Amino acid sequence: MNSQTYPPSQSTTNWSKIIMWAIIIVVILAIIVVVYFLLKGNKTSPDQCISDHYNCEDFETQQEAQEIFELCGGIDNDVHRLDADGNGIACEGLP
Ligand SMILES: [Ca+2]
Repeated sequence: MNSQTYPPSQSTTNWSKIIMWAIIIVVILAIIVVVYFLLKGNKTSPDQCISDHYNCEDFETQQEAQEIFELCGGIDNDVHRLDADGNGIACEGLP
């Protein structure tokens, strides 16, 4: 009997597809990791300046808000919108 024989080309094709997809997934993950660390490494400002993390009520004093505001680039990069009127002074309502 020859029932154990199956087309070797089909088996090879299946493994080829699995290996191909595994390689594609690994490459995509590697690209994501590399891009993540490149973006992270290129930022001179901390992660907290990338997006809106703070509101004025998160700070005890105006000076604390001002430090974050200036750390993130002041008027030119007011990601947290701490300076609503754009006069360069963050969270003027704080003590
Ligand atoms: Ca202001």
